[in-house]
Amino acid sequence: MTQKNLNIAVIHGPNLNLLGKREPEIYGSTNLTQINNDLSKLQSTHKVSLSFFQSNHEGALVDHIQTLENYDGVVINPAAYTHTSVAILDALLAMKLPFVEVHLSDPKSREDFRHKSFYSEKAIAVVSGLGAKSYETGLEKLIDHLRGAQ
Ligand code: CA2
Repeated sequence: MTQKNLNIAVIHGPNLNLLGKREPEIYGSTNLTQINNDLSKLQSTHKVSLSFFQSNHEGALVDHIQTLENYDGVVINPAAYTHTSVAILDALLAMKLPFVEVHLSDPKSREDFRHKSFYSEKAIAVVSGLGAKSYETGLEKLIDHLRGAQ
């Protein structure tokens, strides 16, 4: 049977535009463009089309998610909004978008204020602590879920 092409949005939250420029000991030395380029290379293998979006602004992230009507799912690193934003979660739920939550570091092994995620309970999967590889693993988990659901 021929596989349907899946449309998947990759979304990065605040400060992730600084990747590779600051705090490499926590977040690694790979910058955001490299992460997006590496994910792009997986498109033909998995028969998916990826779009990429980063913002430092909660409302801009909500507005972007509201445009994703024709999408099948989302890979999101909400960054600091992981621990604060119900608005971004509500946008994902309103759009009925299955999503995987990814983190470069492992927030659970860091400061207490990073232990609570508003997203994990609703996510298809959570992938943390693998550096840039968290995104690739997260994308594969989302694809497996979506293909299984077809
Ligand atoms: O580990 C992750 O991916 C985080 O989502 C990153 C967030 C943090 O608030 C979460 O607790 C865990 C912070 C992103 C900040 O990104 C930077 C990248 C380079 C330099 C400075 C910050």
